[in-house]
Amino acid sequence: MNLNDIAKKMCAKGKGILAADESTGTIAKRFKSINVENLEKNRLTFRQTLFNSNAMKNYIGGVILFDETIRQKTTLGPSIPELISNHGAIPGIKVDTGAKPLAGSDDETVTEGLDGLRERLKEYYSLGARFTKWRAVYKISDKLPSSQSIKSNAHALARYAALVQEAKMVPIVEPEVLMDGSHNIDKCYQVTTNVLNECYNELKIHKVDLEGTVLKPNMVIPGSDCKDKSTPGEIAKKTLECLKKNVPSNVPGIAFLSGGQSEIESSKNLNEINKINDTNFLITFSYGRGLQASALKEFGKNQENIENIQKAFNHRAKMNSLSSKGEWSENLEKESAT
Ligand code: 5MM
Repeated sequence: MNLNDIAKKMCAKGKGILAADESTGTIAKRFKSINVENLEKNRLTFRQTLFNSNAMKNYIGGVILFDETIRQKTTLGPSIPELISNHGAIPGIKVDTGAKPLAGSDDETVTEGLDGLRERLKEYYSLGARFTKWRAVYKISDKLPSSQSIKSNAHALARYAALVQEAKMVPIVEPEVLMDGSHNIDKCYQVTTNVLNECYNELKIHKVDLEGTVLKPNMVIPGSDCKDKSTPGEIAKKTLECLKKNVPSNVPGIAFLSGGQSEIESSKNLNEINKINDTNFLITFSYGRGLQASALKEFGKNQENIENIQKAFNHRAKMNSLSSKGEWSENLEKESAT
């Protein structure tokens, strides 16, 4: 498959991406919230339970893994990447090494991981990965994000994407403008515009073939402490307008992060966006928390109750699949849950 085919398969209508690439520190936080010890065995059990569920065949086009996970063998027989491929989804890998303090800036980060990346990519390809992910993080405040953060993160994202295409994999480009703060939706629109512009400027300089990429952006949404709440209709309108103005039309797929929205909110907003999507972009989900929160709760109740964990995951994946087609509704949410 060429890179454009892979990108289109990851975001095919009715399918989306499962972001299961929590690093050991992040999954520790998730497990702490359900009183589960952060052991390799428990991380494997939770993840293989998700990757072996029925939802994988119908609703998941790709799974983003963490370095530890792509090397694991399941207790069911196949390796983790084989289990994912056997279910018809594409295995992918997070290749950044995290957001680190940006020298010269107060309280901002630049994402690292370029050193030795060419060699790491060869190994990930041999382990079965066909796409990758790199996440840049931007904070909003009165003065942030700085142009230093916008420029340095875009530069790193573009160098990453060029190396990934050289290694014959599809780069997911993830510039995440955080929801934290009291800013309103217009501020989020303006910052997301600046961030996307700089990213596509650098991707062009680095000769990245946009047809072989997937964008993973935030939705245009008010800060979590903002008093002026927006309706899903407003969020959808501003998000789509921002994408239409700032994302080149030859990008095949746009897969949103959930960014701290609840499961239902992230399904509802994605659904509203797809209801008014008049572009050629395949618009879908690449959720971590938005897909896993309920399944994680079930895992916390009883790690051995595979049926309940998978039931929760199947339901969420199905709801987001409907949203990726603009066919989700409150009624279907209730009916399918019971
Ligand atoms: C799954 O979480 C990923 C972050 O992991 P680390 O913080 O451990 O590196 C994250 O990049 C994720 O892929 C995206 O933010 C989407 O996840 P959400 O939960 O925002 O949908």
